[in-house]
Amino acid sequence: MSGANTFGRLFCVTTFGESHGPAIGCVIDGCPPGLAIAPEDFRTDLDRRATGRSRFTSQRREADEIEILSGVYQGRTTGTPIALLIRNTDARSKDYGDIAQSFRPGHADYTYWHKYGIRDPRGGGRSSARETTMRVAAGVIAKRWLAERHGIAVQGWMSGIGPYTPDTVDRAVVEDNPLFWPDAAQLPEIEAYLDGLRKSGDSVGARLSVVADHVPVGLGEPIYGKLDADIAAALMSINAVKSVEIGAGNAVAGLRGSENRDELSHEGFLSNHAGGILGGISSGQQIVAHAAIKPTSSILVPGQSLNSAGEAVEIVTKGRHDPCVGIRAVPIVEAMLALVLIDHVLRHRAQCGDVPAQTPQVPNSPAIPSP
Ligand code: EPS
Repeated sequence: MSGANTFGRLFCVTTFGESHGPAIGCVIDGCPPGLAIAPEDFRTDLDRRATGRSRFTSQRREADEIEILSGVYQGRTTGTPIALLIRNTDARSKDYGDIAQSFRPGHADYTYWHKYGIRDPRGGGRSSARETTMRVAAGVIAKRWLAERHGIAVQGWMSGIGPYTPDTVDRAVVEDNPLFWPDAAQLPEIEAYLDGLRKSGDSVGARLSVVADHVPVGLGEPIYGKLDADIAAALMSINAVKSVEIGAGNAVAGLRGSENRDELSHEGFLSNHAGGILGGISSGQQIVAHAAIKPTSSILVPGQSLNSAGEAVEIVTKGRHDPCVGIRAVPIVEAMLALVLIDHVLRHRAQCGDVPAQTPQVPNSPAIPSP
């Protein structure tokens, strides 16, 4: 039985470290041997998630240089535990001096203190989004194995920010802008909105979408290891996520059976309201999931709270915070989906035998359900 800082059953990732500690890291146990991996392979995804890469994110400047401490020999995974480490180099703990004894409204400060009776207030300690660096690092390995062995590709984008939703979803433009936004025409307006938000010292929530293409039929272990249940748990475990949807998600509540079912034909499924999962098992269609992320709770707008002595205080959170933490979450949702998929490919292999090395996607799948 794994502990609460370990994710996955056969591709097992344990993360450790705090935002202002000396380093953060992870140990991956169960990675298949023979996969080529080098420190530079982590660069793109770590940079996509990192702070300080655009004016729309926290200005903390971490190099996020990864060190591979074990499990890789002559550039290939050996099947032994892979240990990855990133040293924290730009923590500014004095930013947290004023609020070390108070609870930021909407933040894990309050519950960590009540649960453990002690907390590391520097940068939120273990509750900081800094931990997601290691999810992304583990996800790089998972994505590479899924792509090389099964042709599975995972892609995420922002599908909502404050009052905005994309008019069109053009996956080709997502990586061309710092907001991972799929509708280029809307960018000037959204960027102006975010600039205003930053100046006002407030923050805003966001919605992320993530898909996996070429997932073979058969992944998922009913009843308690359903693929959609594991994806939901994986996405919900990301800092600040408050809602997860699979496929048409919440919209199914308003649909008739004749509208919601995904009819079958010789050409494939005729729609994908199910998000590529039926009965907890992948159908061979595109896997589609969405997550809603709350606004960053560390804001300059004064708010009421209590301190650890129970006294009423007014809180203002200074420092280097994200006006929308959802912007940096795109590589994180991709990583979590990839970690679930690699785990389920290995679990399927253990129980039922290998899935085809490369799987064509079931045709005619899907238009992404509208937000
Ligand atoms: C974070 C608060 C800020 C962010 C941090 C996440 O931390 P600090 O005040 O120490 O700069 O910069 O994000 C990262 C450092 C990162 O790598 O994601 C929080 O409260 O979650």
